[in-house]
Amino acid sequence: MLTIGIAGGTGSGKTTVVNNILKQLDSNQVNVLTQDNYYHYNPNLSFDERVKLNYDHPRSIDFDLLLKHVQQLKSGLPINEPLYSFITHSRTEDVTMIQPKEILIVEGILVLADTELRKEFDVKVFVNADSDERLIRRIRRDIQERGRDLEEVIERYQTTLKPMHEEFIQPSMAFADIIIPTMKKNTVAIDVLSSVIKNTLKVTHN
Ligand code: UZR
Ligand code: MG
Repeated sequence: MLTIGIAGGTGSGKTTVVNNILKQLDSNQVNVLTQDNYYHYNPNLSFDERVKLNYDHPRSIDFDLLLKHVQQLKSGLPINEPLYSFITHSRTEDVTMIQPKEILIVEGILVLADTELRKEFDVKVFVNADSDERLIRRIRRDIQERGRDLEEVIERYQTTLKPMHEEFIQPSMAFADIIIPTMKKNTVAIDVLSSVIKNTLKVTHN
């Protein structure tokens, strides 16, 4: 199995990069695991307490479970991926059963920041965009898709997103094999990554 880690700050364009790669591949060849689904389960906290958590610090992620699932898929076993809700800030009761496939993509802000998880990736990718660009995208998305208001997004950006980005996320770019700039429309970097994937598939099929 070819395992690819895709990191990058919030609003950097990770989801778009993943979707563009998926377009070039057959859907029965590839699984995508999202770090967002692996936030720690905090059933004992109230909604107000959960809102106040720092979701951009590595300790908010259940990396043990994510690592276990990656290793399980790599050894050919299915997993039950948890499902997280941004509206309730909580893991839901639902899981998605995932069968191993030829390619595994793991995407999320901190997937290159975790030492153990990082070791599992054959290809490490960092999606890079200026912070003003990321803030604008984040404001748009949180208001349109995640039910937040402008004040809330800005407050969170200043108190947690920016400091955590500078402490944990941006430094993890140093581990990347490929850096994809997403400030302008960039098809070359995606093509490079897709060729790497297709070549690997060809080799294993021969
Ligand atoms: P991407 N996040 C939430 O907004 N609410 C939650 O309940 C859990 C996570 C955010 C998280 C992080 N930060 O910046 C972002 N906050 O989801 C990661 N606050 O998602 O990689 O798609 O930007
Ligand atoms: Mg995303």
